[in-house]
Amino acid sequence: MRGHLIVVEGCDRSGKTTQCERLVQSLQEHGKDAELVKFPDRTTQTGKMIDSYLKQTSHLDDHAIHLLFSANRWEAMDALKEKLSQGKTLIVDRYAFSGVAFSAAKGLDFEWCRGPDVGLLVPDVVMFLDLTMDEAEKRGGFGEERYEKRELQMQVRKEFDKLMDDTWKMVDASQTKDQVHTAMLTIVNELPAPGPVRSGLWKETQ
Ligand code: NYM
Ligand code: MG
Repeated sequence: MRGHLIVVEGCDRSGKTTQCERLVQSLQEHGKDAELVKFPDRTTQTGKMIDSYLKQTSHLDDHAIHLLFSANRWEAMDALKEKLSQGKTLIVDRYAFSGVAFSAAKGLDFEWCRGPDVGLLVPDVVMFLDLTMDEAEKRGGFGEERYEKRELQMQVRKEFDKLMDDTWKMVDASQTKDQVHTAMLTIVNELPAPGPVRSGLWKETQ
């Protein structure tokens, strides 16, 4: 049986990375073959360009960086597909939803933003770590990277709202780390057995 493709989304500072790591660890401890995947993957050629853009050491046109983020996902698809069919469950820290939400928040056309990711693997579930901006800022504030600003994050949240549908699982990220972890683990444990790997993002989901 193939593994599940589980996407975790949310604004910056919502605890995604910490929780994704913990989720993978828990699943492994329970005997599941689970692996962490993170977008952007900053180690590849496109990832290095994205990294320097985010660290503000380079400038790129908004459309160009959007396409790079998408390319960074596309170049990983064959490997992810292979892993899923080998039975690995993939916990994916950000996906095309972040791609659209952040670029649209900067003012790019929403529909245009969805284009490059048409056809990506369809996740079995999207979990959204939900945290208010005030709570996010209480956690020590944002970092130094591009996009880590209150105004932009508020807009990103609005764009995420447009992408959500009733298949998304909302997780209250203001809970303790243990509570968030338990909520996420429960969602994963309740997923139905997966069917064949599905390509064709945005066709079935929003
Ligand atoms: N980001 C992430 C995008 O703008 N587009 C994308 O497609 C993806 C995957 O990159 N602020 C943004 C969101 C984050 C930043 O992500 C880096 P992270 O998870 O903080 O490394
Ligand atoms: Mg970040």
